[in-house]
Amino acid sequence: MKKRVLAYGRLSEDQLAQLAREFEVQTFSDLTSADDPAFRAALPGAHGLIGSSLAITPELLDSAPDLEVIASISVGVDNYPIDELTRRGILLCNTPDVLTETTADTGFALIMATARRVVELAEWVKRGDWQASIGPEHFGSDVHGKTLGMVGFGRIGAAVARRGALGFGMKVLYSNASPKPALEAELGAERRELAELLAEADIVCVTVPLTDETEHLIGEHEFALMKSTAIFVNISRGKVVHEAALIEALEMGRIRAAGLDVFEQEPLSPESPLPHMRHVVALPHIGSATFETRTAMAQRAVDNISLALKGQRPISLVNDAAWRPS
Ligand code: 8YV
Repeated sequence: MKKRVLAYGRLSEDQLAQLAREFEVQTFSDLTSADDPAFRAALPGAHGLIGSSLAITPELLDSAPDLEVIASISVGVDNYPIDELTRRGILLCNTPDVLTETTADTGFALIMATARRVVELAEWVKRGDWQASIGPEHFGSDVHGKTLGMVGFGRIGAAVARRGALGFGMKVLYSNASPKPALEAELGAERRELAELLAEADIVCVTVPLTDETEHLIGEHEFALMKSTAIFVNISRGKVVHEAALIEALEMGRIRAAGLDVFEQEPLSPESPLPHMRHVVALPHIGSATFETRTAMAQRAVDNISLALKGQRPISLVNDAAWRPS
């Protein structure tokens, strides 16, 4: 009897075929809610879930008594009750590493686009407003040689900092739960308390995971510490930033500009002023969204779930405490 897998992420035909060779696979394309009736009806016999972005709750897990593994097509796992999964012995896997460089590219693209007002001025040209040589009212801020403050210095944060230090001659400061001596040696990065970093940095880039401790980590007090010329970039999760405080900081000129790939509510509410604010670059969570990387993420998730359902340790296991070698 083949084990059953519910696949609600974007998998290629080859990846679905790989799974179908070993498991009974039921696909749910374009699933937007874990409350979808067909998805709910399939849970009782499921041994594995593969996908992303669904809110997995203890109540949902109660409907899946045979569940052994969830293979998330993501590096972020803030939408999973990790302790509850571990208590139930359900493995949670994710897809780190394969998306690091692409997501860091997105982060640095946002830094450049926001500092140099690329989107705003490209729209200005498109509207036919370029009728004379530009002037100071069109000037942006330099990136090269400036001080880059990394809030969070994990894989993605380090990759963004590498681009800044090695590619743009930037001084790198970082705030992180633990020191990163190897990166200090490699990039000349200096560790700072968050408040010090925010006061010193010309460009602040947020890459921390969303946890109970980092929710609203950047709020009114933190924006008030930043330079009035600061460029603020968030590629972590929207809820790491108190969005109302960000909007007020931009409106009050407490910071110069913001580049945002993530938001407290996604898709962004039509009522949000952010995409209409002149010094805001708003992107629809494209961090890892390239053909190459999303294929690699899906493949990692397929490999993770295949290994787990065969009693082998997955490549990227989030909750080690749930692992019980067979
Ligand atoms: C994905 C991400 O957009 O990996 C993550 O945590 O935020 C992005 O790579 C998202 O998880 C949907 O796959």
